[in-house]
Amino acid sequence: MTAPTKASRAKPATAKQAAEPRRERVFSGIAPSGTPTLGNYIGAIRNWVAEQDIYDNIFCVVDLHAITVPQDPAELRANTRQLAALLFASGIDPKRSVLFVQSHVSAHAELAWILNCVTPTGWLNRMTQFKVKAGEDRESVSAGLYVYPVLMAADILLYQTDVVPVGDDQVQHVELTRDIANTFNFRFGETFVEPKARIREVGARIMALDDPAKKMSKSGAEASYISLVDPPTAIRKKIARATTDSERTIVFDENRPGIFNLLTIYQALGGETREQIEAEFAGKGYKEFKAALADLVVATLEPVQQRYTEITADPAELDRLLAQGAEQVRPRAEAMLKLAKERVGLL
Ligand code: ATP
Ligand code: LTN
Repeated sequence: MTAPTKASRAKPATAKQAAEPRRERVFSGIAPSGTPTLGNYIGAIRNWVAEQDIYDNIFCVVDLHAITVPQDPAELRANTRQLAALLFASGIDPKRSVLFVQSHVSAHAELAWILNCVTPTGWLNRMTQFKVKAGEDRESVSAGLYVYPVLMAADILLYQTDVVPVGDDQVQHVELTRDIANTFNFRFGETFVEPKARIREVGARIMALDDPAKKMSKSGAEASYISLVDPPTAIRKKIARATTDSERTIVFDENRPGIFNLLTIYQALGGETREQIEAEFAGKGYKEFKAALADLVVATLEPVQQRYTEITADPAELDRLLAQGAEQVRPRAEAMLKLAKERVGLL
């Protein structure tokens, strides 16, 4: 099999393909570092689902990224399966998209090593996510956490990805991926496609319910997020307790981050404009707005949770779908890895 270089990929293999414009390749990943949250759903998952027919999609449960911070082995195993099941439950359709687990395709770790060897440490020192995640503890966090963005670059570059849909926290990593691709191509000849990040305007960054200065995150405290498997009672309670302020009006004001965040969630899920929402709640109190928001979140998650229950009832089918996903991407990943190895002189 010939390796898919930039040039060979661009050439349509059949007359039919020549008539159809090539669909852009999308790659995106999500870490099994906890139960996915409403932030993941709004910022990532639901967009992946909505755009399945527009792009040639590859979605990945990035378990190798999860172990960059300590994980309990049994929990990691469970979280990986739960996340995959929730992605299918949210509407990722194995007939239209590929979904697989990162560690099932060893080319990811292998390419990451090669890319580690062309990435200047100065670039990694500038990564905001590393600074945030390492915090005061820079000396004791793992080397894996430091090179996390390089593994992410490997994920993306293995598949000649054009577009990476991400929340705004990941844009810097996609920029780094472009720089790594560029450096590699310059040193060893045209090999990788430089990807573009695509961020969604509304809901690009959903904040923690208990502290709107922080991002809602699946590895955060229980009261900070709504998980995709939270029962309605928990959802209502968490929203009722969400941090707001002592003012009364329900308006989109970035200087009032608590209510702004809740309104952003309402807008992202309901699809109305800011003006429509402000008009709807003019003269009403926080309590009423929070109840309406809770109803909307519960209604959004109900079908996902129903489907999730069905999927978890058949674990063998989930295994089969994940094995099928890995088989679909493995040949492409291995061809790209082989090309990179040749370029570097390992083959
Ligand atoms: P962790 O707690 O392990 O850092 P996380 O919940 O922050 O995880 P990731 O697995 O890093 O989420 O991200 C998966 C996808 O969800 C990415 O595209 C990311 O940009 C998006 N995402 C994560 N959190 C949010 C959020 N609060 N708002 C919008 N999008 C988000
Ligand atoms: N770092 C990303 C997860 C991730 C990813 C990727 C996203 C790993 N590999 C490749 C897009 C493309 C995150 O924290 N959301």
